[in-house]
Amino acid sequence: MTETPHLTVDGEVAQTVRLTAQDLAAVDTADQIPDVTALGAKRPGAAVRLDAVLRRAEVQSTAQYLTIHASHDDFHASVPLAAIRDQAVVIYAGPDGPLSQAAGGPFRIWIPDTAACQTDEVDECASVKFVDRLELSRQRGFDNRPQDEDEHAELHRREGQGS
Ligand SMILES: Nc1nc2c(c(=O)[nH]1)N[C@H]1C(S)=C(S)[C@@H](COP(=O)(O)O)O[C@H]1N2
Ligand SMILES: [Mo]
Repeated sequence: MTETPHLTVDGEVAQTVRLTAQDLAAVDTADQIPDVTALGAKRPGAAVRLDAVLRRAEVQSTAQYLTIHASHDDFHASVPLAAIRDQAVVIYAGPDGPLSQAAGGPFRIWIPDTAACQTDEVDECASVKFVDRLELSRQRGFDNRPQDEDEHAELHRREGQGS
């Protein structure tokens, strides 16, 4: 049997937490977004506010950056925490069950109203799919988002083929 997927929150936190989709579904309704299409997402899905997830880990005031890790395809984005804390959500379920890999599951960070890829620190590329770890740090962490249009086009080409 495969292990239940979980999302780890660690680094500059009072306590490292490992959350399952079930844990996220149990978060207070005030922090739930029943359907992210209401925020402008392309695909339907249920989410919780990133801030609610970070509160579970008791993020320290020293944390300045959030690095969003997807070990599945080795994709990582590190963004200023203040720039996404109140905006981003964690999608944890699809319309009929766990969030599929095709939709970026089991967990996906999604940031409404982002700039186009490569135009800002918080861009569309920072809506990381297949997320397994949220790392809080004082300094900027690892980030391998595409650096130019060629790299970006290559990334989308690989995605189109299905990795
Ligand atoms: N793990 C992971 N997340 C990722 C990417 C990726 O290649 N791997 N691509 C990014 C880019 S460049 C874009 S434009 C969006 C695409 O999201 P979509 O598949 O929902 O359109 O996902 C972002 N998140
Ligand atoms: Mo992109």
